[in-house]
Amino acid sequence: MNDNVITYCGWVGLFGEPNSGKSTLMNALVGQNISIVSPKVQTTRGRILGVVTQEPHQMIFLDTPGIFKAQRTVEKAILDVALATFKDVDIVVFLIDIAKSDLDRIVYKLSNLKIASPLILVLNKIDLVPKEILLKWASKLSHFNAPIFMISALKKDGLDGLIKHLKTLLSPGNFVFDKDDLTNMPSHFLACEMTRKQLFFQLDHELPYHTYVEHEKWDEADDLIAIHQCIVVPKDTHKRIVVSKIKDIGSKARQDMMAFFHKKIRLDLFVKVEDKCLDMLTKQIQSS
Ligand SMILES: Nc1nc2c(ncn2[C@@H]2O[C@H](COP(=O)(O)OP(=O)(O)O)[C@@H](O)[C@H]2O)c(=O)[nH]1
Ligand SMILES: [Mg+2]
Repeated sequence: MNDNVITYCGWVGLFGEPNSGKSTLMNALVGQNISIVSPKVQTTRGRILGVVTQEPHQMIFLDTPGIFKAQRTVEKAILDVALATFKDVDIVVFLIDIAKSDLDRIVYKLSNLKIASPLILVLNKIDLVPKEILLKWASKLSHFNAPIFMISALKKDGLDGLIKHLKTLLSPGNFVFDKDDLTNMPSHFLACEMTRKQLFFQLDHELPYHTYVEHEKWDEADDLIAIHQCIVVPKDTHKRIVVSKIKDIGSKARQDMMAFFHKKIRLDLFVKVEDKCLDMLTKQIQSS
C-alpha cells in the first residue's frame, strides 16, 4: 500500500453463549471456514484468529469458546480462554442467539461481564424469529448503551452494517497481518480441526468432548497433500466406537480439506487410547 495512506487496525473479540453463532459469523466475515461449526455446544476450544482486510482497514477477529458455567476441568480451561481474550481485544462483539436464549439470563450475564473495550451487541439468527421478538430484545438491551445489530450469520444477512460500524472503531495503525492473510492458524492445525468437526457430527453425546485430534505427518507435493492424524480417546470402548465410524469421519473431513486447501488430499486416520486424554486436552486448550 502507498506509504502516505493512513491505515486502521484493531482486534475484535467474538463472545457469547455456546451456539450463539460466533464461529459461523467469523467464517462468514473472513469468507473461509476457519473455525469449526456444529450444532453441539463447546465445539470451539481454543481461540481462533481470522483476518478481514478491506483497505485501509484491517480487523483481526478472535473467535472464542462460549461463555458458560464451567463444571469440569476441561470446561474451565475452555472458559478461561474466552475470559482471557476480553483483555486482548479493542472491541467486544457479544452475540446472542435470539431464537433460543433466555432474555433475562443474557441481561444478567452482560451486567456481570467486566468489559473495558467498546461493546457491540449482535442479535443473531434473525432468520428464525418474527420481528416482534427482535424489537422486544432490542428494547430490553437498550440500557447497555451499546449499538445493537440484527443479523443472520448463517444467511450472511446484516453483516455489511456490522463491518461498517467496526471500521469506525478502529485506531490508526499499521496492519498486523499481510492484506491477503485470512488467518495465522497453521495448516496442520486447521486440518486437525476439520477432522475434529466430523467427530462432533458423527459421534453421539459426550464422546466428542473427550477426544482430540493430533497432527502426525504432512507431506505436500504439487497437487497432493498426504496427511496423517491421530484421534485420541480416553477408553478402549471409545476407540471401538470411533473405529466403527472412521470411514465417514475420514471421507467428510477429506472433502473439507480439499475444498480448503485446493489440493487432492490423502488422509490417514489412526485411533489411539490414552488414559491421560482429558489432562492432555486441558493442556492443549490452555496453551491455545
Ligand atoms: N438459523 C440460523 N442458524 C445459525 C445462525 N448462525 C449460526 N447458526 C447455527 O447455530 C449452530 C451453532 O453455530 P456456531 O457458529 O458453532 O456457534 P458458536 O458455538 O457460538 O461458535 C450451528 O448449527 C450453526 O449453523 C443463523 O444466523 N441462523
Ligand atoms: Mg464456536
